Amino acid sequence: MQATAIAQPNIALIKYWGKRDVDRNLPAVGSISITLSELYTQVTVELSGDLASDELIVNGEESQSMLPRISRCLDSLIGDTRARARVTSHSNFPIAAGLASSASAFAATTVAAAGAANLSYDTEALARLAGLASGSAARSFYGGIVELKNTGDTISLTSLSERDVWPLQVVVAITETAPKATGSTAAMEISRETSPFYSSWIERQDQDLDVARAAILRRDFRGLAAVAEHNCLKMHSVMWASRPPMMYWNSATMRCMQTVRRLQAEGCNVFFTIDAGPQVKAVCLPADTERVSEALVATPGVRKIMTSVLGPAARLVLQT
Ligand code: 2P0
Repeated sequence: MQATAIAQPNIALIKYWGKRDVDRNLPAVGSISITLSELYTQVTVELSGDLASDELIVNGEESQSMLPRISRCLDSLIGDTRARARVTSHSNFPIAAGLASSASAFAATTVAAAGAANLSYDTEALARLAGLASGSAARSFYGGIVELKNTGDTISLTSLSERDVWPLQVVVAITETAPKATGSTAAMEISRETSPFYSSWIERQDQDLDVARAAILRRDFRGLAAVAEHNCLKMHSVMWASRPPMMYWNSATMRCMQTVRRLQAEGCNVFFTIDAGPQVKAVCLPADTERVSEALVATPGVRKIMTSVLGPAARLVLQT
């Protein structure tokens, strides 16, 4: 009754920000993301009648804060009369810092839990269950480039490009490794309740999704770059105009954006995107990755870079 799964985090190019239904964790907007290969979370779920309660170990340390979300995720998948679980998670990148660790963690947990309980769900059904726990986790069930559609009562997922079809690369510039002060779930609700820009953000999302989808299908890098940066900055404008304001950037975040702007002016195929944290993800074409990496590593305030190609879908790696 034990299984191990690996999932990669995904980075949204057209962002999910805001919920239509908090109880069912349904997003208010669709989103498009890329799954990264070099970053991963590995999760083992052990179901045992000998355990008195669920246990969660994250990177070698017991975690109480995430345990209720993990327990709810297991209940929705296996049922609330299930055996208790020991869940052990390891990520090779900073967690809760705007690098989509909840996406990879909940995708891997869902796959491992289904494996441990010997349940067979199809990919979309599993993705929906993971999405109940973390909206972005549903996208890590697909490799390459994926679209999550907000279809009324539920979500649906479509692969827009397999990972080898349009081999985009990503240079992640890590400017801070400490966990963020406000988690995405709470921050989205603050935006919905207080930001004067929230309704126009929601209204215009379908337009951005259409433009990005079309650019991806014709592999138009500049077209995708323009709409992705626009969508990212709109999402941050919603956050900045919230009360209290949510400002996830630091000075190095801004400097990285300026580095990307300079590279673009020099003819580099690169664009930035930033999530609920201070890290900058520079998406580029393979021919420009080295130049982008060198420029970002030399940007003051950057602590580390991680370079990645597009990654595979969440998967089971061991079942006993
Ligand atoms: C995204 N983010 O589309 C956006 C951009 C952060 C900024 O999805 O509340 O941690 O658990 O559904 O999955 C963060 O999403 O939020 C997120 P919940 P989650 O990637």
